[in-house]
Amino acid sequence: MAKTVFVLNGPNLNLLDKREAAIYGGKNLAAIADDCREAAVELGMEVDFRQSNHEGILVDWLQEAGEKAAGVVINPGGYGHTSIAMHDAIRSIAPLPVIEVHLSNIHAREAFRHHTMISAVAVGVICGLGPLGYTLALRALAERI
Ligand code: DHK
Repeated sequence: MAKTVFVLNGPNLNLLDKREAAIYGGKNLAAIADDCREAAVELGMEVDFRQSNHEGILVDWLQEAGEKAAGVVINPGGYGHTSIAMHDAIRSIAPLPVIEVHLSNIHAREAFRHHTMISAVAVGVICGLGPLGYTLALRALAERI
């Protein structure tokens, strides 16, 4: 049976086609979800793709991943820079592999984006490659699971 991978998205990623196209590229989240599902078929995995603007819901989903998923790809949005709760949730589902993705190159942006609470507990981090980062992360997960 194909293994399920959760692809979780944090706040404001539901507005990708409306917000700062020069930074986020203008491709909407539904199209990124389609890319992920297509890649997953090729990789023999199933993708459960979700987005929430609420930190607690993201924590709930990480805990759920700990019970149901073989791995997680997460773009934590702005909460990545602040959320000790998400950091703790990822630690609590170890050794489940979690890969952090950012569409933009957070290191080439404001200083407050340079650090994330997720990076230290992720198996890897991809940033700056736009939507391609999601499918690369799925490929990396497929190698591990
Ligand atoms: C998305 C966000 O919403 C920002 O808060 C992060 C990230 C960067 C991204 O590049 O996908 O700083």
